Amino acid sequence: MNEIVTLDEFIIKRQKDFQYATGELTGLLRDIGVAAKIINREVNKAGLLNILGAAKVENASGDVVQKLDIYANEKLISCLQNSGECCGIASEENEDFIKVDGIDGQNGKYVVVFDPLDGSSNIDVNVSVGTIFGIYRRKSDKKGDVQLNDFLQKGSDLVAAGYVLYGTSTLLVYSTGNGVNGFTLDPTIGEFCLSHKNIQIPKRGNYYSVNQGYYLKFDVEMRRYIDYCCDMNLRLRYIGSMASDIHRILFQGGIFLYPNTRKYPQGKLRLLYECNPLSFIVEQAGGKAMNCKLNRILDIPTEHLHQRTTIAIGSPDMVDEMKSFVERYTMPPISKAEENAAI
Ligand code: AHM
Ligand code: MG
Repeated sequence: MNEIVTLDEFIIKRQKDFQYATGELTGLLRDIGVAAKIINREVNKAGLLNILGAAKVENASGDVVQKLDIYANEKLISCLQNSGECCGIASEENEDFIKVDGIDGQNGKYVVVFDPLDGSSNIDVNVSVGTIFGIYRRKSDKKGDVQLNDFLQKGSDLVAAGYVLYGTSTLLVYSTGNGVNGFTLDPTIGEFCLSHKNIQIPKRGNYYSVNQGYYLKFDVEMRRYIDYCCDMNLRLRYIGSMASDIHRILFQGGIFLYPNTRKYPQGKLRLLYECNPLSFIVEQAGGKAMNCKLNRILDIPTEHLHQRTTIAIGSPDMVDEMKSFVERYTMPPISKAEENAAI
């Protein structure tokens, strides 16, 4: 019988690997694990409660918010407010960041960013959704209040990131910069137990993941790469929840794309609480993540909380191939002279 290692035991055991091993991060990760269990309980019986459907409000990104989004958001916020290690929160569902008061006059050293329920369009049709989170050390003076700049850090400054998947089973995958590990919730004991040690992404895979419905709206270089994926007989898998799509790619290899479209000229997905945490995880597992202008996601300056970006993320050899297509097929900007000559 394999030895059961719970998330708590694992975090404490690995605490020495973490250069800021002062226990606060351990507490934060455990608090996120508790919130995940609570959200999981409600996600699994959402159909029985009046928490399905749209909440008739929009979030900062203009998305219609689902009731379960709000429920998950409230649970994560309350778990983190009680933790004492977190001094600020930024969520997809909140326009501004949330200041978290210290306990016994001690302000927390970390800020947490999250998408409480990623893949909202899947909620009412029982398709998997996820929670995505990232943790930064605050930069401002810890005696004062948390500042916006504490959140506007690059993905390369993350001290930890992860996601929870509410699917056929409930899985929590995270990294503190020393590799990626996965924990499956064992409902009989109510614990996340180590189930996927030191996850390494395959160098390539048989899947590509993109919303093919937007194909004609993509730039030519992205359409050429997607044509190449089809020519290579890759299989299209697109769940509509980025965390779920990336999870498949982490284990089976492949590439996920969300290029710019007319509706989302900067890309749809948010840098702070979707792309950076998932890119941190994928890079830690040996993968790559860049935007469609070939900039490494984790190096992109974060200018505002709900900033969008394009993204190509997954197996390193496949991201490199996509890069070569962008380099080969990107149309050079038309010069003024050429523009005038064409009139
Ligand atoms: P959400 O966080 O509000 O659910 O939006 C993000 C989701 C991603 O998880 C997913 O990859 C994408 O939106 C799907 O968008 P589209 O329906 O345009 O393909
Ligand atoms: Mg999302």
